[in-house]
Amino acid sequence: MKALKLRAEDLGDWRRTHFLKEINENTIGKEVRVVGWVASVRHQGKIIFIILRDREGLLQITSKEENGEVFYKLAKIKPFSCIGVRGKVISMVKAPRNLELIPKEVKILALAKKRPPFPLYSRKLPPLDKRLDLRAIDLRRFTTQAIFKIRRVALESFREFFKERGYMEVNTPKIIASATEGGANLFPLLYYDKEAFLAQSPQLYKEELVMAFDRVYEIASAFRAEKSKTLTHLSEFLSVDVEEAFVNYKDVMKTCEELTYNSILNIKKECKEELEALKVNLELEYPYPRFSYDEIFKELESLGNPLTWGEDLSSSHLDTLAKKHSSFYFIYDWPSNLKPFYIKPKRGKLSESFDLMFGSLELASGGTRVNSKSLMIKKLKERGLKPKSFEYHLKVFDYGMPPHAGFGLGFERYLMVLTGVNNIKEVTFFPRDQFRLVP
Ligand code: AMO
Repeated sequence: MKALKLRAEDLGDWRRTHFLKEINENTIGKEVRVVGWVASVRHQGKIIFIILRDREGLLQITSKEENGEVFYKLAKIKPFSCIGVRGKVISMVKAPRNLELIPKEVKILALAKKRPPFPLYSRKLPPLDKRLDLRAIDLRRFTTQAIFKIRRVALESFREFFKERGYMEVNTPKIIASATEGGANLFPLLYYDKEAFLAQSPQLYKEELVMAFDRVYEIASAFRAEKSKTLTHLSEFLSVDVEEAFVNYKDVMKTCEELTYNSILNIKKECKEELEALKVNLELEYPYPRFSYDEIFKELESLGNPLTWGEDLSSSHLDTLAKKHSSFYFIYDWPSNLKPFYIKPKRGKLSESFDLMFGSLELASGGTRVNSKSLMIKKLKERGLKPKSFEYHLKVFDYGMPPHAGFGLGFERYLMVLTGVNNIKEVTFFPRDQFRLVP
């Protein structure tokens, strides 16, 4: 028996009865089947203690030498191997969670060859790049599990919100013919024999779709060739896009506020443990304060960091603002020249536009859209863009393009706020940036 050689076994019809989290006082005395990864193996004389982990829980498995094959299998198993265990749950004061499983059968599902090159369950975080190189394993860490549970609840509550308000979920092409958000950060690609690009946003498509569906949203990847190395930019990010007919920017600002606030209420309800583990406090002022660009302009002057009117806020301006506005707030009525061609101009040099901010971080931007064909052509020309390149879009204006407005929210940036992390890659399963294309 001692010469037993471990081999991975076929799963066959072996199925778990419980996740480890579901093993509790109610399962004491019952026979259960669980699966998971061996987190630690400890021998104490003729007893062996294994800590098994699955997605959300852990459980001690205790076996004595007299248990025969089961004991020898467990004695040989290496941490990170994947096993299934059938056994009886008993109460044990000394064990983690005061419970343990006495195994009757052990199924080896995958043998681990080695340990990851970083500790997984310690409080100290190894360098991010090292973790990202083996992300599938790093994602098992308790804090990353907390981050991604919050992500799940945020996404679910977004979808619930849209459903309740009658928005249609749409999908738009990610291989496109022309830039919408400025030409500098496009990823070109060869589309058969033509040049094409990865979509920077679903902008013009979501606008067209309100002609058929009135209220639409899309949650999908957007691509930007961001050359600068920052803690808040990805080359591929998840964009939450909303577009609605017969409303203006003030209405969609409210929608943006309600969408985010509603998801925060849900997260506070459903992710108490996770927020505590991440030390995040989501108490905030509601409605979010709103400031026009002109008010921000005056405020920056009074704070001793003046802005030239018509210029974008630099990182130094944003840091100054963050000292006074550390939570959510809107900046609206931006100068037209700072916003894309599809944003509707307002009196003077302003536009019907807004950004949702959190401290110094821009989370979302949106506005009322140009819905007149002649104005759109004028604005394209002003930006040095060729109306011919947008012919496919301009032609729909001939069939009654309604007044409409919308916004795009950078989902990972929003998650940074909800989880309190300072690097956008921490909230991304497999982040892409200038230096990372794998895994
Ligand atoms: P904008 O270009 O401001 O607007 O993008 C909207 C939001 O997307 C997020 N974002 C990013 N997140 C991570 N990495 C990036 N490289 C990145 N670039 C942008 C930001 C930003 O606020 N079509 C318009 C939206 C609209 O008007 O509906 C647009 O794309 O959080």
